[in-house]
Amino acid sequence: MQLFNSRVVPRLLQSPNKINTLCSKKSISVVSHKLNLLDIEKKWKKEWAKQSPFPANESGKKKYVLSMFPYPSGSLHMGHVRVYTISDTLSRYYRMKGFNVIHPMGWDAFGLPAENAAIEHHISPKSWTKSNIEKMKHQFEYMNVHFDWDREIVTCDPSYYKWGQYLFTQLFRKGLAYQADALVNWDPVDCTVLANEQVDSQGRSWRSGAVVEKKNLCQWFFKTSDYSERLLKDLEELYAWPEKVKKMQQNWIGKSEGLEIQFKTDQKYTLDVYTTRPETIFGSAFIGLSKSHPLVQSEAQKYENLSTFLKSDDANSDGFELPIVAYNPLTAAPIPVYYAPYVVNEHGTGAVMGVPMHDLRDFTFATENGIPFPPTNVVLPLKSEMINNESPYTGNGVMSEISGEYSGMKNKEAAKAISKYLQSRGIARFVTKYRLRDWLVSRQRFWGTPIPIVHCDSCGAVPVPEHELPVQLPELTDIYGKGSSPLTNLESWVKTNCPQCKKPARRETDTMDTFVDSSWYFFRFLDPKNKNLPFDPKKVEKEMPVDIYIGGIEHSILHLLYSRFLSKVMHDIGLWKNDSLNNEPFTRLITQGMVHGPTYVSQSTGRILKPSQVEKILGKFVNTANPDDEVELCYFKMSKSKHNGVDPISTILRWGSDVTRAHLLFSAPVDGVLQWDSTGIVGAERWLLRLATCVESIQQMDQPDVSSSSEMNDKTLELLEQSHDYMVACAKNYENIFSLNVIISDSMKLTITIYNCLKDNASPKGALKTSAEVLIRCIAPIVPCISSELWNHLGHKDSVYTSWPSMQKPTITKKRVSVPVQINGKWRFQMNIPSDSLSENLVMKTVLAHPDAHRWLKDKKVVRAIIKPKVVSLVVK
Ligand code: ANZ
Ligand code: ZN
Repeated sequence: MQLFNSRVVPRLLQSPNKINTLCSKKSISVVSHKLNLLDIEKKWKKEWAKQSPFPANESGKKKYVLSMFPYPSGSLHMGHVRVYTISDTLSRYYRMKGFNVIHPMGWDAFGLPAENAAIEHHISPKSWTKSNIEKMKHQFEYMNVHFDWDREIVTCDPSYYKWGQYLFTQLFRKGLAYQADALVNWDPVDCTVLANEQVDSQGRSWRSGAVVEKKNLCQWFFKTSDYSERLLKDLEELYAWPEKVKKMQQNWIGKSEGLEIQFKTDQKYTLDVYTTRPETIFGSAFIGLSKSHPLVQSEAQKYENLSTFLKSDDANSDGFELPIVAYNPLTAAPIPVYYAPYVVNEHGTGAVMGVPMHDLRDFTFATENGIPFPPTNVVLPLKSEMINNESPYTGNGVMSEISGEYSGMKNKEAAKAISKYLQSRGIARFVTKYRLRDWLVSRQRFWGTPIPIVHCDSCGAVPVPEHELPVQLPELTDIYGKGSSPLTNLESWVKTNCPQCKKPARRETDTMDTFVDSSWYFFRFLDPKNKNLPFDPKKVEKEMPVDIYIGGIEHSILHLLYSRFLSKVMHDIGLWKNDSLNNEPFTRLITQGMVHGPTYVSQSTGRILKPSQVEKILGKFVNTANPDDEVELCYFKMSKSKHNGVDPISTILRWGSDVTRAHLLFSAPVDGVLQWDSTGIVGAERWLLRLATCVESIQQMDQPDVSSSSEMNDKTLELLEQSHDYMVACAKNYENIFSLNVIISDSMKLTITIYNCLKDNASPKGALKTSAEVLIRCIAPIVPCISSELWNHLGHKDSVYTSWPSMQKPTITKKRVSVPVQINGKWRFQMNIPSDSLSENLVMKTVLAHPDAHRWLKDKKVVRAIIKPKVVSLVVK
């Protein structure tokens, strides 16, 4: 294959091949040949289809590199290309380093889009999903990512979901999967239940955007709450996770330690409040109850105006005073009791003691509802100027005069003493609360793993026995209607017999949340074809935990928390063990940043314009339809609605996968936002072409490959030194992962150095070749095709991936140093002297031989010479 245009390459070789430092610096013009990167790619893809470029390495140390598997939507987007380029690059690097790399890929194939597409187009979700998988696999080929396809998993395949069902029955038997009535989030558009986490802060569905309603339905749960403490504590094991992700998990689990205190009332009830600040009890001005607090509910039965009030708009911050008086257990002061909308049902006891002087929410509520409270602090800041009566004081300090026998104590000590006292009276207890709720796993949808339960009138919920698994989804080509799963209407599927008493019974028609499928797939990757167990514990114990897990920051909470939970549960059930990391599944987590696309925003309307509606005039973007309307170029997350998506496949078809990969990695650190700039991609291409030019020129030098250090001038030594340091830095940056972009900028620098050395025609072939070889091998993980091609060009028959480069640091770091020469205290000229020889004799010889010496010395005599490493000073007369 003709890879170089022969018209151009010889130009670089016109200068004599003999090493001659004195030869005139012949400059070469920038070589503008056309190396066909796309042809090179075709060639190597064909080659690798026949034979893998990676040396077999069963005995190497394992390295499990995992990127989050995708939902098969049908097309890879830039975010996918980014994450899979990172994992592919790392897996290639570790292969070169001699590791036995596991780099699997599969499909998170259940879920709503397939079902919605099926409803819309009357096709089966199975065939829709299957054809999407085919398309995306093809796109992976374009990207040139190398996965262990023999480990491929498709979660909608019965051979996979059988084991999800098996896990469900195991959890059920341990009491970790249970059914309960729950006030659930109901998405009225998608007609399904959502987990709390799938409802955003404005109460809208994460998927359809509809305002979520509350419905009381019988649902399946996993008892994640049993694992709250372990999930929290074991975050400490995860030293190689980003701090911010650990913090998010910690907040999600939301541990809070406090006191439950009983308040007596003027009626038969007592009210338990939950507080983390018991010492502020002296300032409690009211009791606030949540909407579903039993007292609020029972009062609503009695008073119609309360029940109407409760049904009114949720956004209302008004409270409702109940006809009940509570008594402060320490001071016996009577305090009013309110329904308070800001008190949430799920936290604590759903009842708070409101302390307006020390808590902002209490302050706002009391002020807005006209609840009286004296403007006196219970806790005084140590510096009195910090008191501001406009807002509550939430810090620490000393107990004020209104706190009786506790006044003068530090508030934390007072809190302890008060807790102790209230406990001794039997009206308080210490409690630890977690925000983490049980995981609602059932969904009223068709396209998911059927929950393997049979409902029997006599035996209740009975798990399907293992030998009857999988409970297979029926083949449906037409999914009509929403609301309940189409399974409910399929009598033939629903009707069955009870596994226990054999009487007629009904199958559960809910399917599992797809987060269940994605919470253990990385175990199955290690033993994907096992027919007897979800996985062989021996294999898993050898290869878990995942060494590097790469994925989007948007999965920082749920997916990772659920995966951690199931890993621990599977350990407790006895399916695997890994004590070194407390059964945590992921040693290191890399969260890659978003990809943002160029977005054109009209300055006059604020609307987003399509690129075709924008033109650049005199360096400014304007709206084509209205040239007075200036347009600002911004970067936002790529999306259809913003007209800023860039199709990765057409980019690859135009520039080739090597160039696309290099540009992607170069444009931002791994965890940073990547602003996709299509105009910049040419820089990556230029770099690779320049490197190719250098290699070709080196190869055509008519010299032996090996050169001894005695032949080397400063420039060459510098080149070798730079190459060595570059190689060391590359390895560090690959291990660090976040700075893959630095590898490319360093590689560009080294390419320029090699190019300049060639231009200067001052370095021996051996040295240039060594540098080029180091460079090519260091970038092989990023640009597989061009590096393989150039490696061949340098005369190597083996694969570029055979090993990571090694080279000695040149022993003479620098042969000569530049030293200023002063004559009678004034700087006169610089001269080069050997750095290791400061003998007076040699230095003086060099000074006198210098072309400038004559001008300054003329016939004067040197009376004294002071020779220091950094300066030569002569006194002359
Ligand atoms: C009195 C008090 C005084 C409070 C003070 C705070 C500051 P965490 O750490 O999040 O658990 N609280 C308790 N249950 C609540 C509920 N269901 N809805 C809303 N707020 C609730 O916070 C515990 C604190 O949040 C509790 O301590 C309680 O207010 C409030 F100067 O009690 B505190
Ligand atoms: Zn039965």
